Amino acid sequence: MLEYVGDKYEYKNWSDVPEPGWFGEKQNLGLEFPNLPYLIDGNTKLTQSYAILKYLGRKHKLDATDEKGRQELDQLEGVLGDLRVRWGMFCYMAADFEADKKKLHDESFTPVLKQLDQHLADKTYLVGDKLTWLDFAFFELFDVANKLFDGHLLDQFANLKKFHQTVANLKGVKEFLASGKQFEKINGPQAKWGG
Ligand SMILES: N[C@@H](CCC(=O)N[C@@H](CS)C(=O)NCC(=O)O)C(=O)O
Repeated sequence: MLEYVGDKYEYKNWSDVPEPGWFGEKQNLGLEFPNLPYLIDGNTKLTQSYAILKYLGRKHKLDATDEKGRQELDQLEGVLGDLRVRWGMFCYMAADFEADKKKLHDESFTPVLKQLDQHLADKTYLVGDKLTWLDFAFFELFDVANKLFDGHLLDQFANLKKFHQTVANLKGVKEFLASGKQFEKINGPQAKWGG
């Protein structure tokens, strides 16, 4: 989202910081609820992914503009949250990697992707034709999950594929994706996948 709006930022990769690293420093950053990710923007100090995304959405006018849009945004935020919980459980707790991966695909992603594909049948973005912070949040999950599923996650879903391509081609995003500067570590070091 920051690449799209052209807001300058410094990305801090805590896995590069020597011991005691994040756990040694997390109480010293002035964060009320220390966690990763966090955002420091002047006097604004935030943790919790959705709080950060919504703050940036409001700041950069990537937010719903009417009641109907806000309802859709809130509803889809819940859909994404549910999917992320299942995704996170797999990434951190997969016991039988291949069996759990198939379960994640068939039972968690597929039914939701079907609904989202239908939702996008007559829309460019998730909330009507207005780009919002939520488009970036879904894009990011699809993008990393696609790595787990060898680039085939969206194969059956033409509208989602188009949506994914549209976001990938946004100014700033396109350049960022081509730059090779994408963040390598998706999860903490204790994760079974992506850490
Ligand atoms: N609900 C939080 C979850 C944050 C979280 O679980 N962060 C993990 C990485 S994915 C972590 O390692 N946190 C560092 C910590 O607990 O100190 C969010 O959405 O930001």
